[in-house]
Amino acid sequence: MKMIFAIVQDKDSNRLSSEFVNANIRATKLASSGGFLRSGNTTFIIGLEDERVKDALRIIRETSHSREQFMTPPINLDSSLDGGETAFPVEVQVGGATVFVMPVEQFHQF
Ligand code: 2BA
Repeated sequence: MKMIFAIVQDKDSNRLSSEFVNANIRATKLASSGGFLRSGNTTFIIGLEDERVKDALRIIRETSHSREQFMTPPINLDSSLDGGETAFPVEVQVGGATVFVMPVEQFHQF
């Protein structure tokens, strides 16, 4: 058995949930946020048999889209600004999906 952690953009999460239900793949959705952008994303926890991992990965790949996003770096208030410095937005490419696959030692449902 494996545990998949898939971090996807919020915009893709509802469709991904539906695709998992259609494929009879059980998943738990967590509201999460990225350490860099500090904006919301969605983390899916999926426990499933080894032979079904490739199906889950295919669904995640087909459903998660890469997008450009702008972020404004925080101004460092400790630095001695002479008044003319401003933080400019930088463009980052986010996603499609960041996925970790891990072995599961035990699985119980009580
Ligand atoms: P964030 O940390 O908010 O990162 C959003 C996007 O910003 C990243 O997209 C990447 O393109 C860029 N980025 C992240 N850290 C950066 C840095 N130090 N310098 C420059 N650009 C940076 P993705 O790589 O597609 O990641 C999307 C989200 O997946 C991340 O959101 C984070 O929540 C998660 N993630 C990515 N890699 C991870 C990892 N190794 N461990 C845990 N979570 C991860």
